[in-house]
Amino acid sequence: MLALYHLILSPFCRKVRVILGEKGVTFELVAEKVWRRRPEFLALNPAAQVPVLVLDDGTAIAESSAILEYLEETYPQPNLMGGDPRGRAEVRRLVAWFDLKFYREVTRNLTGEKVQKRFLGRGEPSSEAIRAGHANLPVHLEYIAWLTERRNWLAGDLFSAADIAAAAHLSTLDYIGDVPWDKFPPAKDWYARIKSRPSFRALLADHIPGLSPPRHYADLDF
Ligand SMILES: N[C@@H](CCC(=O)N[C@@H](CS)C(=O)NCC(=O)O)C(=O)O
Repeated sequence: MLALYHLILSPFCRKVRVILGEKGVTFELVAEKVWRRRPEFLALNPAAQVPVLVLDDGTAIAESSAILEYLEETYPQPNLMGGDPRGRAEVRRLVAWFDLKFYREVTRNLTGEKVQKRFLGRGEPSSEAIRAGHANLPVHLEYIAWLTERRNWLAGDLFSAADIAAAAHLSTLDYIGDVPWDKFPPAKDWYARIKSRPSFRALLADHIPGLSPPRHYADLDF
């Protein structure tokens, strides 16, 4: 069976978990305390980061987008990368938007400061970074609203890795109650559609000891 080394509130790990779920691939989740720098884990990924997908023969694949491309090639159904070259370019653009830009401007400043910094032992949360994260988030929620008012899903007609990457990041913020959903109804409707997908259920059941999510986190009718 495949094994996915992960951290519960990592958006990149969440992205891979949902992709595996969408493709119906059975896998084992292995919680990796990356900050411990276990030699066995460093042998799988010298970058010491999760997610890492370990295949049946022991091959390790690191980097969430490399894992996405691998899974798309080996489990082509359902197609999560778009139907033609233009569609695929748009999916890749939006995956990069959320994994690079949204991560840098929002996730890192909120989930990163409030949760991951603590676990990684990287000091106290910076109030300046948290303020920046809150200030940047509305721009992205507006963009999601703008896209979904013109398209069925973020990258077009098909549900794709773009929706998964975006929802993976937002789900970590939602776990800490940091998304002002009520101010952005179209973004909220889009996220509600994703929440109701079976592939998302395991994320909604996640629970970090000592850090409970708000009640609406797992509620499909939030
Ligand atoms: N570009 C990487 C980013 C992975 C990443 O940043 N993982 C974080 C968790 S969200 C991590 O493992 N951090 C541990 C560390 O940097 O020490 C990907 O897409 O997989």
